[in-house]
Amino acid sequence: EAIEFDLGAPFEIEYHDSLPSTNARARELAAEGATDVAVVADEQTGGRGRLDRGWVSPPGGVWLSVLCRPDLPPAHAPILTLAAAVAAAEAAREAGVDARIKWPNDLLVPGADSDEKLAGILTEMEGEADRVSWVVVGIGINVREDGLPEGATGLLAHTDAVDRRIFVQRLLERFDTLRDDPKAVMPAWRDHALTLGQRVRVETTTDEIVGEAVDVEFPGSLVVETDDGRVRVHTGDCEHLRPA
Ligand code: BTX
Repeated sequence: EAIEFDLGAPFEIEYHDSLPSTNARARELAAEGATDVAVVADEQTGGRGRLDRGWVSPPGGVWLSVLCRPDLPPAHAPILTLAAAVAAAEAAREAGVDARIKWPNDLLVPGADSDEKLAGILTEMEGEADRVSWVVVGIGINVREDGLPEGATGLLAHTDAVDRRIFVQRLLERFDTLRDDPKAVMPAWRDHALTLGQRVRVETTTDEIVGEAVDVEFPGSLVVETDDGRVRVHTGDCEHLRPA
């Protein structure tokens, strides 16, 4: 069912009933020179996760990609992933769902036995050494439960009704304020974090790091206290993070 957007979001909204991937569409718009556009689809047929993984995207979800051209060096772009996680967590909270952020890019709903994955974020960019040309922040939030993989959950498992227009509107408004105020991202992120204080095992592309996750540092690195001292893990290097 089409989502009617009439609330005047801070981004122009391009809505599709079905797309292979909203990130792929936003990248096309980037190549055409567009900016400040949010691509929204009811369904994705080829949704993508990080590191070439897939993202299952049945009809009725919130599949959204925000294209912007922030004045940031590429090394600072991970702050936008954290900003999107905060924006999505707060929109979920407003919808009555207790979503927590698992570093670097997932929203989980804590459960008695295990935490279930509510949302994921895939950030892509292009740029020069000192400034990004464009960034696409793709955010997928499960709404309905049918068709989701094992370990996943949707907003409707935790609340009676979700107005996707309002959800997207709140998310975009919050993202809009945070992208102009990177200093505000970290404290807000900490407020919603699930990972901080946990013992974790982080698999990176080259290494395995085990210890207590003690903090997150600008522009998004996780600080892990290991037996050998503090180690910083960059968002792009993380393949898996699990409780240890
Ligand atoms: P990720 O690599 O952290 O997570 C992908 C993994 O999560 C998959 O390998 C699978 O195990 C699991 N998974 C797949 N689909 C779901 C789902 N619907 N709910 C929970 N778990 C799932 C996370 O990548 C980043 C996902 C970004 C998705 C958005 S949707 C809008 C935009 N367009 C697009 O193609 N991707 C982004």
